[in-house]
Amino acid sequence: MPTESVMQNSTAPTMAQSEDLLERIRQCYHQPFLDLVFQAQDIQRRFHPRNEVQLCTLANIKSGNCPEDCSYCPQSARYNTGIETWELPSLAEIREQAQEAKANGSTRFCMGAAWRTPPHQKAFDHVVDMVKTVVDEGMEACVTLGMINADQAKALKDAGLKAYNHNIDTSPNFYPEVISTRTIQDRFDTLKNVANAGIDVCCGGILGMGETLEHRLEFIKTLCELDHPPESVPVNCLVPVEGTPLANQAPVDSFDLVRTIATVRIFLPEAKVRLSAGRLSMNDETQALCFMAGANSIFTGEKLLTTDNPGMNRDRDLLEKLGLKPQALT
Ligand code: SAM
Ligand code: DTB
Ligand code: SF4
Repeated sequence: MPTESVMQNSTAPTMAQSEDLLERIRQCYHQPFLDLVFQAQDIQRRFHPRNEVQLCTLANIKSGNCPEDCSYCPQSARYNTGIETWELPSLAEIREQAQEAKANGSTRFCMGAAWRTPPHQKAFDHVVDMVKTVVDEGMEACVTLGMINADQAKALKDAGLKAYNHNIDTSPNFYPEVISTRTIQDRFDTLKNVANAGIDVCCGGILGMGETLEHRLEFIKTLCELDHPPESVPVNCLVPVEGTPLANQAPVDSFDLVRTIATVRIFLPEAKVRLSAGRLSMNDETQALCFMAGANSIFTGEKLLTTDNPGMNRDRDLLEKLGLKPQALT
């Protein structure tokens, strides 16, 4: 039998290191709330411009009919959620949407497709052209297309893609309760292809799917232990959608959300932490605490992919009240 150290590759943590990291994350998470938020804001200020939030816009470039069974997702073909479905839009439509997003202060344009993986070369090539279109508008382009291989990652990098979003979603121990059609190892493989191509890794998850607190801590630990730690971490609160298996989940406690964001900020100091789905159910005070705890990006606009989002007017008011400035285009 090989020993543990022989079985690990050179960068993988040993079991003892992994346990130690989990314990440090646990202690950090459980410290008094104000100490935790203070520590997170201190790190935030050392690594990022203060009072600045990156605005991102999402475009749903292929809606619904997804073959996967992610139990949170309204776009899975297995659930009857009544969403509108469509196929890839034209480059002219994407240019128009990107221009509108830029005019509203977004510097990142994220295109999401309800795919397990890009279905054929023609569709993939069209997405590559969409990336070029967004880059041509001077914006950061991000896509989330499901699983991709090394060649696809390289083609996206060559097109100027800044980041690829691919979430681990939760702890590896809870993951099989949520998704059965692909493993977390599949996700790690795609993340490796993305990082090896030199594309920024955008990887986070969802709170409020029925996971325990310990699962949330393991989720944070897993993000820290990725071969290439993420440059960007979306923290979503489940938006429960009628027709999905998770339609009746209870909302996430606001202080648990803030503690999670603060802990991510402390353990991944350089990452952009994106307060993603679920903001429509949060009041201004909760969102302000999330920014205090180190969130420095939001998705703006009336819609996320299929569900509602606060909309630009409400977000402008919020940013103004807090004296937060949208990150400028570089
Ligand atoms: N199909 C691709 C994939 O799964 O990688 C890309 C699109 S998928 C909709 C992107 C992410 O949106 C998921 O990984 C999940 O974290 C998030 N998401 C989907 N449905 C959600 C919901 N109801 N509430 C919160 N987040 C959700
Ligand atoms: C991510 O983690 N959150 C965004 C983005 N990545 C693609 C998507 C949230 C989707 C919420 C459910 C919906 O609108 O369909
Ligand atoms: Fe498909 Fe992505 Fe939704 Fe899962 S999260 S069902 S892969 S669109």
